Amino acid sequence: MNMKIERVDLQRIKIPLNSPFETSMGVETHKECILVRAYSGAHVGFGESVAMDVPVYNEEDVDTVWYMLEKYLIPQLFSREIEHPDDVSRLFSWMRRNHMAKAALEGAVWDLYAKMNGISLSQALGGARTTIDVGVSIGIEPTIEKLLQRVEGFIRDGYKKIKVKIKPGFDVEPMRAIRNTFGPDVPLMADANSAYTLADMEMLKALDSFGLIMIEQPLAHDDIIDHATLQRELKTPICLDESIHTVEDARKALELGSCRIINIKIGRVGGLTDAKKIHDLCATRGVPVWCGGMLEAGIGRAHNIAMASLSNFTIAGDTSPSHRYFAEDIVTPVIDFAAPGMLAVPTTPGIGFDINESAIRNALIEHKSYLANRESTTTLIPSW
Ligand code: OSB
Ligand code: MG
Repeated sequence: MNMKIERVDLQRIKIPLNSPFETSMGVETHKECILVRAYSGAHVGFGESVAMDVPVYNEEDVDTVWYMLEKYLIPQLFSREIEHPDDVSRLFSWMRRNHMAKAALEGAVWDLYAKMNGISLSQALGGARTTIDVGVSIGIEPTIEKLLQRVEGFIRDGYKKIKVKIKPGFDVEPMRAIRNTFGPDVPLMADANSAYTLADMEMLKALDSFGLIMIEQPLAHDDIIDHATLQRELKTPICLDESIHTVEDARKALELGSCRIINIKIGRVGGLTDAKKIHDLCATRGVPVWCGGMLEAGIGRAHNIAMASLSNFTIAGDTSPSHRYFAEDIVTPVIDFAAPGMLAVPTTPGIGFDINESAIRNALIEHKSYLANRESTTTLIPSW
């Protein structure tokens, strides 16, 4: 069944986080993002951009995503019919980077496709799991005591993986404190968000003694060479996040030995089609993957759940329940544990969650609709 996208809506929303989230890149107090609705006939598909409000994680921000969608990606999507969501990635492939902008619109098309075919997004992707294991990503806390309190709560809640953000000056001591307090069996890892260089080799080697499941992105965001040098020196597996934008990046990193695990984020790699390709490559090479997070609101979170249902997502991801982040999420029902540390993979058509329109209205900053049959697709058409 061909899809002709007739209309796309963009909504910019801002919602407060329950608690500030600090990483080596900075502190976030709010979630600001763009929601995408793609319409065809009686159906609508939902997408969400994961770009941050400042370009500290990758080169994109909320405004660049809006700009690329409006100027290039939406007009291009209107220009032809789509047979399958995989076509979208091909259609956008002429444009360099801007993966989060592409993924937001591509995600809406995947949801639309699944709904038009009456299947869940997980089914459309070839998902194999009915539940997924999830962990929690804990930001840098003001003191080690506060960090230990948070870890205790998350262990009690049943999270299957505890990931702790580290930065120079907050690395060996917090990890040691967690091991000393909670013992060797807690599934523990650290994420440095590129805060170190090979000059920090001694500190990074010191982390080896804590039996971490992995160390995520210790070195530069654009590096795979030094990571290979580091991996040769470490017992702990390195997991790459920021360095992997494409299936080719993944192939090269694996060939160089830069990592033994890959964190897949749909936005970072330009959409679900490319995320699945990286998943498949890693499966072929016997390399486990897991689903990273970007503090997504409910739509992005639902896409993550569907992706994490693929068979080689064998390590618990960062897709925590809604209440970990927000007082009110934008989907209904809110995303919550089916059992401690586990989320159910929806079986109803598409992303499997309804939209909480009143939550979106409360959070709305800007909205714009684009119609395919207008001469200029950038005409502002207030839709409500
Ligand atoms: O490095 O994984 C990361 C959030 C924003 C930007 C980068 C990262 C993160 C997280 C949060 O770790 C994961 C989550 O969504 O809970
Ligand atoms: Mg990371």
